[in-house]
Amino acid sequence: MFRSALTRSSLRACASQMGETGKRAMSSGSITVPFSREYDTHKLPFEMPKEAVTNKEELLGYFKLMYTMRRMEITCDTEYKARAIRGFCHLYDGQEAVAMGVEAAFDQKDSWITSYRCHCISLLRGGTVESIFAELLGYSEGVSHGKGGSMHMYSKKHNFYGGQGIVGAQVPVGVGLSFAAKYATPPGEKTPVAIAMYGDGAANQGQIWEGANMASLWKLPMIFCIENNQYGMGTSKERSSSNNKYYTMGNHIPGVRMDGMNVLMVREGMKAAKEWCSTGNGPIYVESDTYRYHGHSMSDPGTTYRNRDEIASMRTARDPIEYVKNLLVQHNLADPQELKNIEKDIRKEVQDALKAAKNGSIPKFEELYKDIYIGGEDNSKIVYPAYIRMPDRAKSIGSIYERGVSGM
Ligand SMILES: Cc1ncc(C[n+]2csc(CCOP(=O)(O)OP(=O)(O)O)c2C)c(N)n1
Ligand SMILES: [Mg+2]
Repeated sequence: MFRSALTRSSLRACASQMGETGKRAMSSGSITVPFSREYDTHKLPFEMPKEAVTNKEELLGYFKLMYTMRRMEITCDTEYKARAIRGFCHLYDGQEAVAMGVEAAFDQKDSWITSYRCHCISLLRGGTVESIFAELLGYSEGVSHGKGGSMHMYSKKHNFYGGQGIVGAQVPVGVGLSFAAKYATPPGEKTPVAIAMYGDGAANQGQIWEGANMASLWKLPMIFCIENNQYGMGTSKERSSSNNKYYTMGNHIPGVRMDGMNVLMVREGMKAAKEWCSTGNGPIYVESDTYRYHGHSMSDPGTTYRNRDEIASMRTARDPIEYVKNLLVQHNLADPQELKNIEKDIRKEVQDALKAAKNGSIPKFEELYKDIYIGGEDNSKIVYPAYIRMPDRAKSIGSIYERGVSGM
């Protein structure tokens, strides 16, 4: 089975080392990277850092994981166009530094919930490239046993709660996760936090205000994380929102905006947000200024409401992976050939993962109604309630019939 270039345990090692790295700023191997842009803040009662301390191991780790995400998403694009992947499919390329920065600042005890643009977060929270491809292909080896598809990847074991198709719906559920974190933590102890990621298009939804009110009232450890990729489907933020400073939208709730193309800035911002929330101060709004390279979903070429120059200039000036590569080279932590070799290896690993995923198996018919609404922990009592329609098998899985799957 494919393992991402950087295993989760070594990523955790990187993450736990971060606090230590800060203390050993001058020790050998550490570099200090000043931010070219400041954090914008809203009612924030503490100072945000102006630089990050990092080292070769961390930067290589971010590079490998973000490049794996990029190749995975590009491969999804190809497989979708070849009609191997069906249904909704929203890609994350361009936005990799946001998820990577969150993961680098967080602990796996912190809960995470997001929108349909979830493949790369799944990779950080329990998924492998192979199991993500298997999910996209509808096979039982997939992260959601082939029953969720692109928009519904989860791993309860890794405190990752998906993967939601309804715009904004993840936010109140995220508030519920932060409530659970507070409820389960003995008084006086630091709580784990919950993060709900949502887009600029979702940011004006009513349910977000309702969740924010509860989170503020009950001082819940909740991070409202707006991934501002500039567009909601084909609508620019200027055309959809009267307030484009999404980090100010919590009213009296503090907020911070960061460069979402800079993994170190996201990491430091998220560390500060986590510290604020987990020490009883209540929620925070965090906006990441980012960009999606692909269209909204596979049905959107993404070039009718923005021009190719805009996408090209973003790739040239702000690409999150190039940023990390440049840091490694400029600080003599890696040479360009070494990085090229790593890219080559990752491209092969992703192709191998795809090949392996394609050998997956179709979920058994009995599995179709497991894990939904009923059945309890062990799914021992499976009853089909009258209000759930049986699938139109000829329509929904007709192509599977054609391939002649036994027992269906
Ligand atoms: C309640 C609801 N309304 C509309 C849609 C259709 N829809 C899917 S994605 C989307 C745009 C969301 O944009 P944004 O929040 O910026 O997220 P992004 O796709 O840019 O990550 C819309 C309107 C939906 N899925 N759910
Ligand atoms: Mg958006």
